[in-house]
Amino acid sequence: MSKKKLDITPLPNQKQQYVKVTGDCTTILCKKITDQLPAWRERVARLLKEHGSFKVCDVTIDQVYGGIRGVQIQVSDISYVDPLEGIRIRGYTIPELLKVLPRSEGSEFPLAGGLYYMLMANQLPTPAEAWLIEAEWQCRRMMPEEVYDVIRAMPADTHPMTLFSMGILALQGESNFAREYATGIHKLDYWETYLEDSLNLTAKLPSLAAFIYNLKYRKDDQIEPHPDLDWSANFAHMIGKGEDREYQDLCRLFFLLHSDHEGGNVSAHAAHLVGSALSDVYLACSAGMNGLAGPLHGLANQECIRWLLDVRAQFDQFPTRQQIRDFAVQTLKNGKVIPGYGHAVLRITDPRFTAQLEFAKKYMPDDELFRLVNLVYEVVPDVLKESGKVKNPWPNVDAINGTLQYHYGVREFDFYTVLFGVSRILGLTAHVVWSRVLGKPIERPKSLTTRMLEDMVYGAKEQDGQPGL
Ligand code: CMX
Repeated sequence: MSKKKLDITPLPNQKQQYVKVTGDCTTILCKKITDQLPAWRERVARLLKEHGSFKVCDVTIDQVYGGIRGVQIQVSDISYVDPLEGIRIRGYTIPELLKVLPRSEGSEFPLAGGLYYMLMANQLPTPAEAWLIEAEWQCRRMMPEEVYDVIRAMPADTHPMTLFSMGILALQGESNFAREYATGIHKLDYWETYLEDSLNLTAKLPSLAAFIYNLKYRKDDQIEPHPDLDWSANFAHMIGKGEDREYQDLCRLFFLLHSDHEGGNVSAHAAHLVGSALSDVYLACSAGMNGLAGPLHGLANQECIRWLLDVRAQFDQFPTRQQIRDFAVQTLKNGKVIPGYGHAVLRITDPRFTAQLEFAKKYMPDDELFRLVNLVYEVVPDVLKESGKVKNPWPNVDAINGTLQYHYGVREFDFYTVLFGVSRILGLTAHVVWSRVLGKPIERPKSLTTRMLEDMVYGAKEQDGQPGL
């Protein structure tokens, strides 16, 4: 395992995570972004100057009431979700990413350090560059005890996502940006401290997640991170699965697949929105996690495994196709969603689902729950199509991710969204850093009243006497 040595010195009178790499740029990411910064700023400035009034799209009343679905309101150059292809991260599809990103020796799946390099630096990393990020993370991973104290102080039945979000907030006092903003940093330089904060936060995520898992489900048996393991494998190690190479690989796959899904989904948009007020990385990511914790977004992974287990528990034998169909129809009749199916943008089976399906086919083909996932995949799309209203009847990332965790013994499914969160913050931080690189303004769309919309379509006179503004 070749790791590049970093020249890192702790700042005087500070705890470990206040570290600075000596030289002009704090990290190689800083240098890579600095190199690209003039060209990006020039591109955006030119578009705005020459075509600022160019119309991108129209907005209908359906969209105004319908969660601004499909309205093109922001720019993200980090990833893009094509409805018929799925996600491309920095131009690469999921199968391509799995092929081209550097891996750890003996592993089939990429290092999260390489993925983070790509998200931030907009370039495919060499193995040395991927390990450089891994080394940076090792240097910055120490967690202040107060964070653990805050989590321990919460009631024992607090949901792990609440603890995770609180843990991130409890780190906020460490924000380099918040500290330097208070002393009067120039706005063109904000992004550097956002990057510094992003590296510090992401470095701690496996430890934070593992701490919550061990506290809740392993009798507080905490395990120190291993200095020779990469970021993803270290999470496996810290929850007591250090020897399980397959589970380490599953973590590498999981943390890659969930890292980013362009800028409009709830967690990315929430983090961007909060960051646009110059709230720091910790505040922005905690907000993103609070959005991820909703059952229509990231919490769908816990809901999906619950649904699968409910299906299984209904029948003495492995259920038939007809029994699954009946159960799915009943779910809809009860006014509930079928978790893990549907998507606001995608109109195909999510490639992130397919990548996990491939993993399961290879490593756990006979797992009963996985066989159920396959059967559900054969049955549920038709049920959703027959409902006549679901725009995408195909499975999304959450239709299978819990099943893989369950197979490897991580069966406490209210923890699954934390795993999603650990990964998603890689993307969120890349978005907030680049938003500061490009100097994006505070976000402030406009709201209207129902009366105003009625006036627009029926004419003002017809509405005289109606209540409201
Ligand atoms: N089961 C039942 N009904 C569904 C459905 C599903 N899986 N997916 C969509 N629908 C319903 C919607 O609730 C909506 O019903 P109403 O008109 O009664 O409100 C109708 O079909 C149309 O919705 P849509 O345009 O197809 O989908 P949306 O863009 O509004 O919502 C999503 C997208 C993901 C919230 C929705 O498909 C859903 O609730 N899926 C189940 C939860 C889930 O798996 N979420 C995870 C998504 C991935 C992620 O973000 O992590």
